[in-house]
Amino acid sequence: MGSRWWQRGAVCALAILLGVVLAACGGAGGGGRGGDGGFSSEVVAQQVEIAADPSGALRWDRATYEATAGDISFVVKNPSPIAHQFTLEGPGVNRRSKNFGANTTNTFTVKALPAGEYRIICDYPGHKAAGMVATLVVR
Ligand SMILES: [Cu+2]
Repeated sequence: MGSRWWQRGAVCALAILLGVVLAACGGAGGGGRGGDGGFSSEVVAQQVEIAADPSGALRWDRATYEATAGDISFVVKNPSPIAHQFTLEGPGVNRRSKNFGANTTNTFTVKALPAGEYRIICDYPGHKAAGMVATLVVR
């Protein structure tokens, strides 16, 4: 009887361990499709336009962006004279683009984004601290 309880405990421990490993793998995979920093390069129907301030001020063109849960292509315009970066951060989500240069438009796609509140951050050194952070509301 005693050994049965021990065995059951061991099986449970193994299941928990496997669960953790699987969760870790899922997180690392991120559905990136080999895209940039966890983003897919595929362009989907739902497109959210985001622009850096054209004057070079360290802010996005809006404080809040909205989207519908699902696949989203973020069309990120940089009409400013300086480089920026695009990070999407939220519960279980942390996707980061490479830095991109002045006068470029870059598209970053996230597949199956759940409803929730996310942050759109420019993680180019110093920009986030200066306030280049916006909110993305996904419904
Ligand atoms: Cu920036």
